[in-house]
Amino acid sequence: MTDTTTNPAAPVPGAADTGAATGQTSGRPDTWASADRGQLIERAEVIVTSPNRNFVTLKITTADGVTGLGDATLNGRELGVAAYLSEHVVPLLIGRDASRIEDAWQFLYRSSYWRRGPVTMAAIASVDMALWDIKAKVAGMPLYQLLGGASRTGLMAYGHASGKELPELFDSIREHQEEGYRSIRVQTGVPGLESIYGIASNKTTEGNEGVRYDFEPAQRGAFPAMEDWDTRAYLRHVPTVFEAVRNEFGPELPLLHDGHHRMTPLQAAKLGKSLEPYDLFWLEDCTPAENQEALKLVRQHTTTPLAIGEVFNTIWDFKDIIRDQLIDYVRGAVTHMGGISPLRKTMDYAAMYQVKSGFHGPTDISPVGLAAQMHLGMAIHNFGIQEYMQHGPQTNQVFQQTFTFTDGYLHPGDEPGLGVSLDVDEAGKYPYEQAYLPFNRLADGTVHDW
Ligand code: GCO
Ligand code: MG
Repeated sequence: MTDTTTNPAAPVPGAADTGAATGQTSGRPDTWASADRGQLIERAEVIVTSPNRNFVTLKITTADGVTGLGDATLNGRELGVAAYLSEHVVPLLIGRDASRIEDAWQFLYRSSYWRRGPVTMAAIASVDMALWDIKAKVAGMPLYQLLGGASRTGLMAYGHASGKELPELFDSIREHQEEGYRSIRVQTGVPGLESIYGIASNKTTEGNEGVRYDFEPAQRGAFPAMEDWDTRAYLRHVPTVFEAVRNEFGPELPLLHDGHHRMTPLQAAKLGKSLEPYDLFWLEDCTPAENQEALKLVRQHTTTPLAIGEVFNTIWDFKDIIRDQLIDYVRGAVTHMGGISPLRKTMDYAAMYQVKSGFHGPTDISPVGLAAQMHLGMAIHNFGIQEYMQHGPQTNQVFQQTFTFTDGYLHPGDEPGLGVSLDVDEAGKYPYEQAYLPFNRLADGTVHDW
């Protein structure tokens, strides 16, 4: 690990050098650096900061002094991506033409030989985002204009309401409505289970006292927090919660729910079927994403719309399930899908099958990644909904942002580029702190999907 990953102000080794293939000792130099000298990449810095949580940001600066930001945050594995960037990507960027975004993407994807995977794709994503930021700044336009212009006036967003018991859940839904949300994800406690995904826990770990669990599932510390799980208890309880929510809030409010990869295909089919009377906007990640065949069984049994893909990292992960019409919403994140360029291609492909976007927008997508998604969401025709969980106050100090959230709709703003800048001095106040997502054990001690 070089200093550059933890010290935002430190220059990257070799950053002052320009010209193709810095440090190259063998082979023919790449002919990439052929353009206008002002657009050549002069510096690339990997900035790790931990305001309310850990974030990894790539900052690229051209010879003309134009800067671009990219999000490379991978929750709980941040330093893996920071090292991949510092050790293997940054040295390849120096002296290259910042205007050649597609070429940069193809070069980084294909020249590494080892393709895909969350670490590689988050690193490539940050380069792609930073180069789009630069291109839009050079053009003097907000990025969505370069992507084809606005297809809508704003992006319908959903927030996370949760409660261990119904009264707390209802309060949380009302609070979200007061903040302007018009679509709401509902997660609830399950009787007999102490702490589960998506709800505020009564349990706190040392150093995390008072941290709302539904706000930020990754907890600081040297070991992942353990939670408990019982699918049968969950399947019995969840339909009663949605019935109560519909009775209280009426038929209009779009409601979403995240199964968070914890069911078997048959269990997921059963849940989808039992939730049909409550007209969900979507049921998310009903089964673990590795086994895509599972969705066929779910689909045969239920008309509850399905959303999947927050852990996917390429268009290949989506290809078959979109073609076979097994999903309704693409949950990919710009940050984890290799950037704006490949997610845009995925959405164009999805449009042929009437599949819409539902980009992943929890707090572990940085303000840079969120802005990139907003610009893409503004431009594509098949936008569906945008998850918007809201970052903490310290995060918003480190990342200055131009987006607005009005009456439930997000808009990225009209500043040239992505509309996000990073205050390096603020970032420097928050050094990396180890943090992990929790994991599940069943009553007999077996590790279960979290
Ligand atoms: C969501 C997600 C998150 C993830 C988190 C993991 O739908 O927003 O499931 O809550 O658990 O992003 O890093
Ligand atoms: Mg999810």
